[in-house]
Amino acid sequence: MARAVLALGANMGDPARQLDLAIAKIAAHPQISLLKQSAVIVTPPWGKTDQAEFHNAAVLIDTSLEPLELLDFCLATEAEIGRVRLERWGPRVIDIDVITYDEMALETERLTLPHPYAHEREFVLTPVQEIAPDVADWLVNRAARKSS
Ligand code: PH2
Ligand code: MG
Ligand code: MG
Repeated sequence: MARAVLALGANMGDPARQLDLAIAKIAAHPQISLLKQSAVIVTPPWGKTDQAEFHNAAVLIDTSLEPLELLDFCLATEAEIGRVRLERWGPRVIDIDVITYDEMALETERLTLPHPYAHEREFVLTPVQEIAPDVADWLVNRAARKSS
């Protein structure tokens, strides 16, 4: 069993509803236990700034899925909720990112762990700090160690 953090974001359609739906689908997976769910925060767009503000949240889970299985589940759930991939960092109906998977470090074509930008994104760190302060600290300290 692994403990993982997923970050969710949306800024098209009905963002609050899509986050609720995504979290319900995560909780319903037979190989996932939803441990904690953060408050939803409204955040300015990061990266590509000429788009609507986002709703963001994070969840803490236990799972028996392997990292790439968890990624595939996140992508399938995005597709079910109606995500169409257009441009990098552009508007989206739902985004579900694997932020951490235990303290695993992984760099593959499909998945980098921990998430490469998590430590510099307030819209990820704030909800993670709320539900798993140890994970937020680990992300920030690890990035600081790597850059020094
Ligand atoms: N997601 C992005 C790019 N920019 N900005 C905010 N505020 N929230 C997001 O979830 C977000 C973003 C790419 O995944
Ligand atoms: Mg994503
Ligand atoms: Mg993302």
